[in-house]
Amino acid sequence: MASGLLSQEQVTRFQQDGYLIVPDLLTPDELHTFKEYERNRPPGPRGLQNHRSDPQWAHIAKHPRIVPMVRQLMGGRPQIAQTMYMAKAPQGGTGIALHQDFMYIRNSPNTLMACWLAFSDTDRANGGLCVVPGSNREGLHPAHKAQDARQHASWETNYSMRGPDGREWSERLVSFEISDLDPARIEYLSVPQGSGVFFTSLTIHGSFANPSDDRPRLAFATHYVRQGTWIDRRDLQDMVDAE
Ligand SMILES: O=C(O)CCC(=O)C(=O)O
Repeated sequence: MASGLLSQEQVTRFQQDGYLIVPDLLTPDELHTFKEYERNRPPGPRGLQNHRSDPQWAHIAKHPRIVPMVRQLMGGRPQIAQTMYMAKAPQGGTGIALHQDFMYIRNSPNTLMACWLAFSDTDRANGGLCVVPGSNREGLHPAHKAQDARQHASWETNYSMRGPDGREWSERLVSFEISDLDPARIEYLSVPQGSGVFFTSLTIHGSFANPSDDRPRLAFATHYVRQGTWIDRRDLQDMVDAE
């Protein structure tokens, strides 16, 4: 079981590669309890703010082993911007096209980062998480709306925005897919259940469809910003302290 803080070597790897896998963040009990809880809830969209009202979700997002690592990586007090539980079904459940989170959550200063937790054993054969190492040091890439409906969810949504100066506007966001990506750069991660991946807001990441017969790919992601960060999207502006 991982305990305490990350080593200097791990922090440097996160900064260089844009992501860091940390084993055994959650106990088998925690995994079981959350999965059973979700399995017994009615199906349907969960929204992005469950951690505000649901103690099960809050427990994962505010996890006492994870939040100090987030604090260490972002250099300040983490606040929770959004949470997502992604239960990707076997036999074709679609993934999220490779993107940078900053495309969806513009924030300033840019302190956004994620902790993605595997709730089942995940790898290429069940649509596991993919990253592009080093992409966090390349700025924002051009992107288009995801094209391949067999692999990736496709959507467009209007969001209300409000800038730090009080200006308000509406903006249409789509299911972004990086345009200029060399497929050879994509790393297909194997992340066992209970382990996590920390990544930055500029790290290119996403996943493909789950081609397995019977292996669901279950993952929970929390997106954090450092206290004092402004997020343009109004639906995410009411942030919760993670600790
Ligand atoms: O798990 C995935 O398929 C992608 C997750 C993702 O985009 C995120 O956590 O920001």
